[in-house]
Amino acid sequence: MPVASTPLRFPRLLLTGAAGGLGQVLRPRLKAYCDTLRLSDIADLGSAAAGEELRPVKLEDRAGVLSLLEGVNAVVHLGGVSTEQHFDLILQANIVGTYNLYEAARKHGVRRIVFASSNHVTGFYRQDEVIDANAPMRPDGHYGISKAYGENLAQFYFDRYAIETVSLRIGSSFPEPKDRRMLATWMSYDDLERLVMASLTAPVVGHSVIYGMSDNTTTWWDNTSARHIGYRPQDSSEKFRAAVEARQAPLDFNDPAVLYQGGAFVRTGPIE
Ligand code: 15L
Repeated sequence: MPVASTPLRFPRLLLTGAAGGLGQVLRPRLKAYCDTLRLSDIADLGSAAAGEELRPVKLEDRAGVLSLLEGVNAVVHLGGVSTEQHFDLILQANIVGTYNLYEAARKHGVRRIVFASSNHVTGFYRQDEVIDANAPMRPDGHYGISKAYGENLAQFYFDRYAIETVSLRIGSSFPEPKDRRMLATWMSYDDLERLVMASLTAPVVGHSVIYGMSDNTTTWWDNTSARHIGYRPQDSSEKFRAAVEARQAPLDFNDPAVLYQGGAFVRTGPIE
């Protein structure tokens, strides 16, 4: 059952990164809002269900990405590296790949992109700070830096070519929060669907940046400046709090993963 109420139905949507964690979640859900769902990934996509088109394309393959965007009305771009990795991997998939995607959108006249950015664009803010999308970027590694690049690319393609993007600074979208940090950063899969559909269907977005989180009691992010998107989360991490706190090891306040919003990414990156 679709959880977002929207009168809009798209003839053809493109979902990149469709074999990844969130791609697999969105694949059946997005199908409810379009006639044809084109799916892309370098990992196995399985077989095509009714109304699906499978296009295994490497994001760094410029010609491949150009043909990938032909005939699509809008893009949900989840593709690329989604964790801290060696810079060379991130460079190809996230920086070259996102450039290829925007260039292809420009050439084919695609007007709306939902870009899976990440909370790691601002991972070096502390957990005792509340920030909004206008706070200066403070990436916590090469992965976060590549997402910052993607957001800047989105801003440029709006200013220069009027291609609209909603950059989703996704927190932690999993079945349930795994630890104390995720009590603040968690986003349920139903709220993810609501957020993506709001981003695809809001009448005017320009380039908007919104943090992807549920209606959590503990929060480090203020989405007031993105209320025009119409995303209203309906879930909360609070019902998991008791269980999360019961299994949480004592906090070490010398551990950067405890101090900073980016959690363990702050400790990990960058990988040499
Ligand atoms: C991300 O950007 C990652 O893609 C995801 O795997 C999570 O680790 C998430 O951030 C997070 O910060 O929890």
